[in-house]
Amino acid sequence: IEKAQLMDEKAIGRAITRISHEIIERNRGTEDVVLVGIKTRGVPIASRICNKIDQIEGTKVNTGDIDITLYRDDLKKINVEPVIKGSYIDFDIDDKIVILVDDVLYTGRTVRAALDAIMDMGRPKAIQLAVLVDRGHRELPIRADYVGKNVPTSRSEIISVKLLEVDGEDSVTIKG
Ligand code: 3GP
Ligand code: 5GP
Ligand code: MG
Repeated sequence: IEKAQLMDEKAIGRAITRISHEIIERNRGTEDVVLVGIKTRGVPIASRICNKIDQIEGTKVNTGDIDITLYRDDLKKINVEPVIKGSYIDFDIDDKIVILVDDVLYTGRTVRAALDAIMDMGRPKAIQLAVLVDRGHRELPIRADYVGKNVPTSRSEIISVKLLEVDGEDSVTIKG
């Protein structure tokens, strides 16, 4: 069970700065942009992107969150389905560019559930995806528009993402 560091506090900070610039560039500003963090650790990442965009552009984009948990009806069944537990989005998403933010992208099933939930709330102009780490192994035709770091993994490996707001430190490590 080895543990290797993939990103330290500085690397995470730089990735969030780059992603923020990419969001502004791709969308020619942030006029229609809103951020939605996926709980738990997508939420502080979305908030950091929001603050960075404010630093760069001088505007605070609307930021909300969505809670998706893995649901299984039978503990022995490997077939786990992500389900929406709740959301806090107190702004209109009609005709907005909704940027979903998560810590790790893996099978894509969590994002698919988030897409469903967003579509139920209105009709965005576009939905984009930002993740701190893409570890591969997609099971659905989903890809990220903004990636902090691509990390090729085996299925048995686990990426540990720690963020100051939740864990008291900033680090990304891989174990397995
Ligand atoms: P997060 O809520 O911040 O995303 O799923 C609960 C937590 O377990 C997640 O925190 C995530 O960091 C961690 N985790 C580690 N490996 C996995 C995995 O393979 N699947 C899921 N869903 N979570 C994982
Ligand atoms: P997916 O639905 O794409 O398979 O998984 C995405 C969600 O599961 C993310 O919210 C992420 O937190 C979690 N996840 C999947 N694999 C990992 C991993 O290796 N490390 C961490 N930290 N989270 C993971
Ligand atoms: Mg997550």
